[in-house]
Amino acid sequence: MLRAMKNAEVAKVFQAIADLLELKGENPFKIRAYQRAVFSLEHLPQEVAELVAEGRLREVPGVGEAIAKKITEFVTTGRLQYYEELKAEFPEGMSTLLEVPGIGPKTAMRLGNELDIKSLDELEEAINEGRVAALPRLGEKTVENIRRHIQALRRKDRRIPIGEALSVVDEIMAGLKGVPGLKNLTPAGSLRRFRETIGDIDLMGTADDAPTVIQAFVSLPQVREILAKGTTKASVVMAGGLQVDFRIVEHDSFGSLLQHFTGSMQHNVNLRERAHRMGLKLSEYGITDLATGKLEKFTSEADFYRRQGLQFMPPEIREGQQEIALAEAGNIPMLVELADIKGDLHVHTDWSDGRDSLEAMAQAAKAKGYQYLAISDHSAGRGIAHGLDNNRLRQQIELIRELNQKIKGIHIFSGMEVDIRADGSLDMSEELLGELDIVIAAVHSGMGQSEARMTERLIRAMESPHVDILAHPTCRLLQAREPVAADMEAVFQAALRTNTALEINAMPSRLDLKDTHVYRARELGVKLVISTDAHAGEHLDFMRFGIGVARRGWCRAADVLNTLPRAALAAYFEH
Ligand code: DGT
Ligand code: CA
Ligand code: CA
Repeated sequence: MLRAMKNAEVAKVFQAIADLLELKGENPFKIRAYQRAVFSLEHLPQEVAELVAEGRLREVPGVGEAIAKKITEFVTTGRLQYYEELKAEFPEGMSTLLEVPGIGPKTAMRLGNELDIKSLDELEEAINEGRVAALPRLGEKTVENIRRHIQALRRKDRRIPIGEALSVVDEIMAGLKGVPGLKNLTPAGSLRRFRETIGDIDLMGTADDAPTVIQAFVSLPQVREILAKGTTKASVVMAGGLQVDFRIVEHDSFGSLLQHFTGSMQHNVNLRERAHRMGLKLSEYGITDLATGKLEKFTSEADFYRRQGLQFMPPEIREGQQEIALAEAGNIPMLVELADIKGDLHVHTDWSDGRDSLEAMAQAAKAKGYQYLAISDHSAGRGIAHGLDNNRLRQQIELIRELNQKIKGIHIFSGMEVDIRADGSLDMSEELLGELDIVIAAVHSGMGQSEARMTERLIRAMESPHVDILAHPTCRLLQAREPVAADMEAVFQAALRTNTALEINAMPSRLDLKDTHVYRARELGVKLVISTDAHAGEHLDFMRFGIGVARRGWCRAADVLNTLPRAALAAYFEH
């Protein structure tokens, strides 16, 4: 199903149509009809996507047959032929300029004709050089306004990796600790659903005295700009450029509020459609019985779902796929949790490019309550810092034997993250690999290979009788390096056939495999491990990110090998 479109998105396109018609000098009645539709869309108490699905668009004031047809086309296909054709009648970039709030049709025309501006970049440059303010009838204030809107548009385009967003949230939560009367402070939105990137942070809470809490929030030292501030909500931009939407309600509505702002949008639309068929209307305030008009409030999200005959759904799976049907049947699985993890299987020490000693890493893992830890320093392969050759690996295996005698309460497995060469062969002798408890294989160079070669390379590595785990299978770096070209379906089939586990690398800059790959691999029955790839003791904390990805892939503990107790894990990897 197509992603549900927000009312504001639809309104924006119809506003652009009205603007272009005005530029064309069209009939004012026609233009006004579009403007009326925009106003209605912006003030709709309900999802436009829902109205389309229910065939009730014509009930909206100002929406006649022609516009209803266009809204339906846009909402159901994501595209509007009429708009595309209209845009094509104008110089390049005109519709982009019109999308900047504060730029109307006349201004857009002048910017295009007189300054030859075709893009946001060119507009920003012209503003900075004072060329826009120099145009007659365009004052400093208008220009400053346009500049701010450009920045806001840019912010919306930019998504922040969840690792960065979580640390901003942690700071805010710490900053609001102790504000009198503030309770239930909880992140909602994509952050709570653990998407790998975050558009903006949505933060919810309850309080008896909301204005005091809002004031404390906007006064946090990290707040750079206040976008909006009311008595129960505020939106701000933080020092790093991230937007935070904050909202306070009374305690007895918290369940429905949290549910509403956790989303996803598609989950909410599906949920509301279902509720509507049951004669119920959902909102952030609670559930209204359509027959009696009575509003029922919910302090807990679980009760809000229960009232609709639905089992609780963990936020990570609320993406509008199969979750509601499963919840209806009581079949939502128990997803893997941080507490299920018994050890980390991918960590580095100062023997290769890690910071801490082997013993320090073992102690850090023990402090986490783990039963085991696998040391997996790099092999000597080309380009990898201080990789271990045969000799040093032998020494390390010996040292681990000794440490296992000495340190109680945690078992250290000897392992290696062996480099997969360009042809799929491994950068370490068969004999030594055979001596290790756990062998992890990974690609670190030659990532530009064709899909066919890369797929073959990964499969050949998995076919080695020694390889237990394929680490960071797609080699992507979030927002920094594209995944390698590989036929992932073939990789998953090979993992099954060779009984190789695939890693969910929990390093926040990697998150590799990603959620959708995890979902598919698990569905096929591929075993997974969640590992941090720690290069220092504190990196063991990255496990929470890997858990988030695993949960978004619907993993239960049984799908993840490092939830096994030590003996069972050792038996699994025995060869
Ligand atoms: P993001 O911020 O782009 O990473 O993604 P979200 O999911 O956090 O989206 P956001 O911040 O726009 O809105 C937070 C949640 O609020 C969203 O998941 C569902 C709900 N929500 C926002 N706008 C609408 C809307 O127009 N209709 C409905 N039903 N829910 C909405
Ligand atoms: Ca958000
Ligand atoms: Ca938001």
